[in-house]
Amino acid sequence: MRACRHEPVPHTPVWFMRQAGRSLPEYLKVREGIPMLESCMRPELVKEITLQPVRRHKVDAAIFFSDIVVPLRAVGIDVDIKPGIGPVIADPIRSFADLERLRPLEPDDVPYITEAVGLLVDELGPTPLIGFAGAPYTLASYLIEGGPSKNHENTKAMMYGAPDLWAALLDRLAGITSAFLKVQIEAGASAIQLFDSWVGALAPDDYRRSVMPASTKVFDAVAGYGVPRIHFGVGTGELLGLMGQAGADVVGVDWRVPLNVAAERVGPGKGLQGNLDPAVLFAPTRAVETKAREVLHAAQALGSSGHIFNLGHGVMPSMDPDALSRLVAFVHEASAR
Ligand code: 1CP
Repeated sequence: MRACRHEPVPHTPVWFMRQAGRSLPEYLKVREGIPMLESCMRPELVKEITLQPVRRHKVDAAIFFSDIVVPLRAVGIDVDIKPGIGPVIADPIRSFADLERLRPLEPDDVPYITEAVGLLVDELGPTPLIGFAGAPYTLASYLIEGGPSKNHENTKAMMYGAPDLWAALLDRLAGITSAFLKVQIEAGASAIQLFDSWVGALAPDDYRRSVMPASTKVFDAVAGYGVPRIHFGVGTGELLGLMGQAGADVVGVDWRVPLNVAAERVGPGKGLQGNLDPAVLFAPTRAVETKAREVLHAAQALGSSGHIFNLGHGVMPSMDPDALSRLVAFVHEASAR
């Protein structure tokens, strides 16, 4: 929390995107036989899965175990998370008539989120809980394509070809996302992260015109709570400045842009999160430490605070959990002040 606010820290804090999940045997064990989305609706299970990486790796923050499509399901969209694929939408959103299926999210739609966050905050003590939601662009890409997509062709076809429909869709999603984040903050989450994982598919002008207003609406909606707001996407080197301007306090950076360069693009006053290439974790410990040291070194461009160590994207299922635990210890040691 102090790093988010540029206050002095005893060492650089570290957590990992997708730290809760398939890389942990204890996760696979408790999830056995329970479909992904159903597991997100069981508060005791959510608490256990969220705590697992905190116990094991000694990371400095917990990320709430859920998924970006949970609020879509909560407003009645027929979405499932298929093993080995990801979110699949039965009837994609392609017209103004389809939009009517995206009603606003009310706190009563997600009582299990309020309950799980409450359980976690009691249990975590001083360790912050990061709440999260999917950003309008990334959610729209699943809703329009009907599932994971490499080229986002239907999404871009709507963005370029039906700008009024596109703007209306993103605006509705901004409302749902804001409401979902508010539920988590009001239940006790210490910080939030807005995942715009796939927005790196866009050029800066298109981002500014067609996406940024909706993301800004989300950040504005939660600004009054004073909790740090983190904004992350993959392949967003050319968008980092705009993603900061959208309203983030901390900008997440993937491994393609060194943090000293990212600091220039984002500008003063904002923190940075990242950005070790996740694939580095498959190399021997010495190589992991050399690359982690490079990240810490590049982050010195921010001064003595304002950096949160993370991977440039999520933990991969086949990663060795012990390599992650060693990395946490290394970051703490190498950055001790
Ligand atoms: O059965 C399983 O274990 C399914 C795997 C899984 C898990 C563990 C999915 C399916 N979602 C999750 C949890 C999850 N999703 C978390 C938990 C907390 C943590 O990080 O430890 C979070 C933050 C997410 C967010 C999420 N879901 C994002 C944004 C983050 C990112 O990685 O960029 C995205 C894009 C999704 C969609 C999604 N859900 C699941 C998968 C496999 C995907 C991606 C599919 C694709 O390639 O489009």
